[in-house]
Amino acid sequence: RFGPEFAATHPLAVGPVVSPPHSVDGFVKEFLRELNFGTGVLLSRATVNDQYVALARTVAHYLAARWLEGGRTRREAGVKVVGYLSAEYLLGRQLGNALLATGLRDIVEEGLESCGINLSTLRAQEVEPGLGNGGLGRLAACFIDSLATLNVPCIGYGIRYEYGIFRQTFVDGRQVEQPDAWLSLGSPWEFPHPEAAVQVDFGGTTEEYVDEDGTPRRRWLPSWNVLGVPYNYMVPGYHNGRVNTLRLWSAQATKAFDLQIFNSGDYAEAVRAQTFAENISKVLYPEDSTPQGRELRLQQQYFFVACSLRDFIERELPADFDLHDLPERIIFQLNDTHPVIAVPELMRLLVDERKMDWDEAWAVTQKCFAYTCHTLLPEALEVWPTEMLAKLLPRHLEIIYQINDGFLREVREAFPGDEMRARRMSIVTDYPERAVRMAYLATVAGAKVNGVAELHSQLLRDKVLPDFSEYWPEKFTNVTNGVTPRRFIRLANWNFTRLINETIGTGWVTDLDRLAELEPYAEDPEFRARFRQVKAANKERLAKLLVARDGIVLPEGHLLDVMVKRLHEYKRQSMKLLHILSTYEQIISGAIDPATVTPRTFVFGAKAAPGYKMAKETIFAINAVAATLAADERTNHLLTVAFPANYNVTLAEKLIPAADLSEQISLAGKEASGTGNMKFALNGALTIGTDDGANVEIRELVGDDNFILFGMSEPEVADLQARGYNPAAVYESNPLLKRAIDLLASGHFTEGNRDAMNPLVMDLLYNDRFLALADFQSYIEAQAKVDELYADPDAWSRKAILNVARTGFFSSDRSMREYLDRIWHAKAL
Ligand code: 8GP
Repeated sequence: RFGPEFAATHPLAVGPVVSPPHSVDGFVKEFLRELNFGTGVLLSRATVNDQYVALARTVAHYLAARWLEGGRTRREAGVKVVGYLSAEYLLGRQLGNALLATGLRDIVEEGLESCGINLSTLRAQEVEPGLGNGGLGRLAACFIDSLATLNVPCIGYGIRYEYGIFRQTFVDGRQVEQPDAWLSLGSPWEFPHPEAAVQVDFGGTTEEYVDEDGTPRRRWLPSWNVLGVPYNYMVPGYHNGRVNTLRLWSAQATKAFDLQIFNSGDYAEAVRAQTFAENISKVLYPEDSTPQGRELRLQQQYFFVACSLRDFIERELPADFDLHDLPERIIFQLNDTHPVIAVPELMRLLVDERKMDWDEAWAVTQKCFAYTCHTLLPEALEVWPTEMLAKLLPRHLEIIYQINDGFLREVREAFPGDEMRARRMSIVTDYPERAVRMAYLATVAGAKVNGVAELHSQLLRDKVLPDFSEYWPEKFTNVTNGVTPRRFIRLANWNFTRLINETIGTGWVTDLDRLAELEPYAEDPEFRARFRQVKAANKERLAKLLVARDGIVLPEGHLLDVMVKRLHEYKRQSMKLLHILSTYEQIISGAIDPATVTPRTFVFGAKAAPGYKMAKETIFAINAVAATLAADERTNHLLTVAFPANYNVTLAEKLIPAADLSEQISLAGKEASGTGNMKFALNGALTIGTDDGANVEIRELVGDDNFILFGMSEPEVADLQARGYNPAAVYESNPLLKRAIDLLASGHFTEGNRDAMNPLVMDLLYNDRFLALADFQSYIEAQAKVDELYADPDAWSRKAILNVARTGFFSSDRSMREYLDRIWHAKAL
């Protein structure tokens, strides 16, 4: 129907799709058209939100032209696509990035100006889509940005949560979670396609039957279902015309609510089914690193992967495609274990629905998946009780058993008589209850398994999956994480970008190794002075923001010491607090002369999982200390603690460029990688850190002189734990530590109420699972080194500049190239 004849008479309808003109006039016309006909308002009556929505849609027009053409060429070329399966995408605001990608910023600014509108006002109107918890979700967002910039076809698949990560507020210093209604003012960046909804089944039973060829087979007889509606988002590459797709699924009831029941007056009953279905994509699980074994979460996971596999197979491939060749067209990356139920789902599609032979289907499946692990905490490795699987996904459970049988047969053949090994490696465990170990399933099914930093990948092989890495050494690999320089330098730090551009040109934005060209300038006093001006300007910008956003006043001229990340005991915010307390205690007790203290502002940003008690106690303690210090005239010109609520990507973009010192102080062997650590180093902060995660590689690259290392190494930690760790003994033997903890326990920060800090104090003294007290002395000494260094601004900025020049490795473009070469075997278009 859309052949050459049609094209001759309807050239515009057939394409190529043409972008609106890149000119101020062209933009203004398009903007006003969108405001009038898209948003339905006159400029004279438009609210800021109307203007923002119209602007976003207008910029989207420019991207859409490339997006549609790119999709067409990709499908025609039949190239391999990266299918990134992730339950989380922590995208951050979209407008700035879209303006950057299209190169429209100046045009838009001028065009809006001519309409009497200020671009920054509209940018501030955008609510960021917080569809992730922390590192794992933000990494997914960096990766899809890099793939688009590398011109690699990728579809990101995930869930369109109606409520993203909760909005954090503080009431009397305690965290109170508010719903994140990010969609309430409209969502101009998405393209819903209800007509392309996919049905997803749940529940019921399975049965054996004989097919037309007389072959006995099994099939699933599900008992209920929902619809998955795709919402497409554009993922633009930087200045290269590529726009990839992020496809997020929203759950809907299959049958509209029953009109008869409704008419009879039982409204609640009528909408029950609808509510039940829509709950699946209602809210993001607000945790990081500790799973809650909840059925709804399993529903979410199956929901989005079932939609995604079907979508790719049925809508992205030609109708007559031979699925034996599927690995030539797709590689699904499993972003942690959340999407691993995709493995039995693909087997079900191939074997039950397409009648493929089991062994052939398994060979296809093993080439279509690769698995990234993002944690080392045993409690974060997902397991699903077989009872729950049997109820929700009975056919998948059977398939998992069959996969496990085949796998254990192999293991027993390879290691005859070693029954203990077969038990250890079994995907299904009986302890403490019968359950499926999703990390094992992913490892067995995946073509590759990777950790996210060198140390993490090593520990993954040695401690988490040792039997598997012995059996399949070549399956295991490392890809150290990275971050996108577009968002985290170019957009977040314009002051610095300008300085870099003037010094080495603009090529670094897509080739971050070129930051190495800055190295000689570390020796240049003028460059160092300009670098300090950049930091000062960024601090000023942050100060303005925090006053307006939180009523927080940042003092001038302080060392800005920043710890931003999820609140977790292993990350040791409490150890940071002990450092602050110790300094404070020494000043007020007269142990040190205030004149010798380096004035510092400590900034925290951290959300605690709502059910994580100790994390919430730590938030309370930080806020209590912050308030007391603010009121203490003896010290408040020297020590300030700022804890803006609701740390998110938008705030990170302002905080990181202003920081002098980056706190990366997790217990060695616990932080898989960290990516904040990379963002700070790239923006010219020095790191104080343990030998953990990607800190190890940062230190190797920047050099020992330019990194402040402290604390036990991973083997030392293991050794201490084996010998038996007694935090109370450390407390008794270290007077500084004792005085800091005693002060915390004394009621000094809680108006005399000693009970208020009790949970935290007791935990530190008698549990301290992550050895904060054991590393305290080393940490304090390292902080003293920081003070000493900071006293010499030239020496400090030299080190900071070297940090920037030597960390180009941490671009997510480099991470993506490594995945492409060693794991995905996919190419740029
Ligand atoms: C995080 C790691 O904690 C962090 O070190 C790393 O940089 C980031 O992933 C990206 O790789 N891990 C998680 O967020 C995580 O493991 N979450 C799931 C277990 C629930």
